[in-house]
Amino acid sequence: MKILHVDLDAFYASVEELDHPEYKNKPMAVGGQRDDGILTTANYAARAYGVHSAMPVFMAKSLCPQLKVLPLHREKYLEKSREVFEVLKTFSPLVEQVSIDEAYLAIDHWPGDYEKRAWDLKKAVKDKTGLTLSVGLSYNKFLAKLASDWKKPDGFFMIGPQDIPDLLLPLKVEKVHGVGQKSAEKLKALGIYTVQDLYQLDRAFLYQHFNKAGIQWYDRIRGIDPREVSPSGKRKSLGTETTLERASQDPEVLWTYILDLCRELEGDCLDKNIQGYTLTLKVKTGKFKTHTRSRTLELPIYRAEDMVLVLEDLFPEVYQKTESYRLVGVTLSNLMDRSIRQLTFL
Ligand code: TTP
Ligand code: MG
Repeated sequence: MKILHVDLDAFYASVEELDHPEYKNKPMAVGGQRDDGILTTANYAARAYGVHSAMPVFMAKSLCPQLKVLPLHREKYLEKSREVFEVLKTFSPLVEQVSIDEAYLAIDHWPGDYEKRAWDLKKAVKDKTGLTLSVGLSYNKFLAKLASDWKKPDGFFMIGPQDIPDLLLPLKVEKVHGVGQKSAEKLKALGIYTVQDLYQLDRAFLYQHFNKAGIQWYDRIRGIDPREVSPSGKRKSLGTETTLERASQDPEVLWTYILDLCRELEGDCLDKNIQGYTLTLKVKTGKFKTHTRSRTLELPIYRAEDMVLVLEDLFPEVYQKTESYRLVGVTLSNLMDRSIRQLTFL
């Protein structure tokens, strides 16, 4: 099994550099415009000063006073991301989108010389979109992701079975996919800082302290990760709709259904660990006419209460007093992984 993991370099900042070449090679970040705003990302010139994602603007400016902070243009990044994924799809029919700038590709069907083909992919993305990405090649997802991070930016790295475990031993535990900040702290409290330390722990101990996650780490650092590349990216939207027991003109009745749909959708988002930028309201009239309205937001949402706020705006645009309605539906699209943190921009 051969898997590629690809991740665009300093994605939002790189898209801004395409529009503003004057900031190329100069420290630049994208995020909130006030000092108490938060950065989504920074280009590599800014990272040299220690500036990084999720850092408050005032802190970034104290590290790098000449830092230029550009405002977010979410639609532009989504559009650029779509362009990149169009190119990726020409290299594999199995592309699993993990986030706006990250994907796994199953490449078993490539006719050999995987490394050359991976460089071809990097070149195709650069030629067609102007963006660079880093590519990791390995035989499972965990190692492919680790490899893509190895030589960022514009990197390529390959991890084979012969590299395991030696290559992994010096790494910090946080590098093991699935070890979050909290688990890392818990591990540190147990005196476990590196993969080498983690290697000393047996399966039962890890299960006892970290449940199933512990077993996954145990396997992953030994090069075992059975997760398959599943083109979840095919799921373009997540939605639910309901036919009313009896067609109704009463907005209050319609809202009781809409609220239920939002709760159901929130549950689905939590189950699938996703969130979305675009919310759509759909209604069907007694005469079988369908009306839909959508709104694309600055930040992805998954909570019912956030959906309701958006739908309160959309509802008057589809509802007419003189009509009766037999169906309502709510759909979330432009989906992304929920592990990308939601940040508030001031
Ligand atoms: P990342 O791939 O994590 O970061 P990056 O592409 O900017 O840099 P790298 O070269 O290290 O891959 O995230 C992709 C984009 O997602 C990033 O450009 C901005 C956005 N983002 C947020 O909005 N909030 C966050 O906390 C992070 C980490 C990223
Ligand atoms: Mg990236």
